[in-house]
Amino acid sequence: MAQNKSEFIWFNGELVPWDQATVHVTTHALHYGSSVFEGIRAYEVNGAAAIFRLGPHVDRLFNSCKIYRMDIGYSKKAIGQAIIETVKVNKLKGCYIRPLVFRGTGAIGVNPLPCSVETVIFAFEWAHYLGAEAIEQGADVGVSSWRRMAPDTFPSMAKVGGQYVNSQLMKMEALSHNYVEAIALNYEGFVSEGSGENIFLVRDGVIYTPPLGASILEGITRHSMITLAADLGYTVREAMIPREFLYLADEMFFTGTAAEVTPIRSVDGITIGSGKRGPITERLQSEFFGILAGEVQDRHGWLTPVA
Ligand code: PPE
Repeated sequence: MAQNKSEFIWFNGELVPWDQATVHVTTHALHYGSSVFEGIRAYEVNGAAAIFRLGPHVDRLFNSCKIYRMDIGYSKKAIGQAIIETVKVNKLKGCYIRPLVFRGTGAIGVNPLPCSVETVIFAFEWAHYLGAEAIEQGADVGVSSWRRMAPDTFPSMAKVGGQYVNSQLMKMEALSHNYVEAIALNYEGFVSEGSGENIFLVRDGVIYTPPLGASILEGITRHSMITLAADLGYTVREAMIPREFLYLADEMFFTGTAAEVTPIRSVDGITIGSGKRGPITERLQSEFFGILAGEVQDRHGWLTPVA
């Protein structure tokens, strides 16, 4: 599928035409995965763009930089403004926004410290990540033979480019088995997350999700879902989840900026619950998408208007 474009990319503080936002082949991040990034969505609310949870995304970007000792050279406020500006200047409404901070040129060699630190922000229209049908019907997924990294290998709280080679192995294996997505186990064999999503399960009316110690990204959609579930009176438990718990769940869904809230209807060819989107999943989706459509009150102040 061709990449949707927009007109301008914010590149180290300047707005550059999409096709001219290029880098040199000696860019450190190309060789060693030394980039950190965010994925943020904006939605059309009352005819204008509104960015979902801008503050937490900017915070996480800065946290990723901190872990990898990258000096971004801008304040959080400046990056937040630049994100808003990028949506505005491209006249986008519903869109996906990708801020990326990477080690640039200066020296080949593992040591990243001599290299420049570059920041780009671009935005484009991106449809439902796992297919529009999956949002209603549910996705067919499989447990990956690739595991998520142990906590003392790659820090899962950092959203760093290099980590996504693990996700790519998971994703390609899943696709080769005709699944739309993979679920990884962690180094101990407990359920971790998808290649680009957190996971939730429902059993006997209780909602479960793996804790940070299961080598997951601390997802912002995950946090939003835990908050909404509590608002609606559900019990949410962060717990280590054995693989077979997946098969015995009544309902299951992925959360992520790209994936939003996508139900899962089978794992490893085993039907989950009724094999359709479950009632609690549907209730949470309608609350989540309701807020994003401006139909349910934004009671937590999650939307930042672009205008
Ligand atoms: N785990 C992983 C590994 C992950 O990459 C994401 C986001 C999540 C969980 C969910 O986090 P959050 O978006 O804060 O709820 N994955 C991003 C990249 C997807 C891609 O293909 O690129 C995203 O959804 O933007």
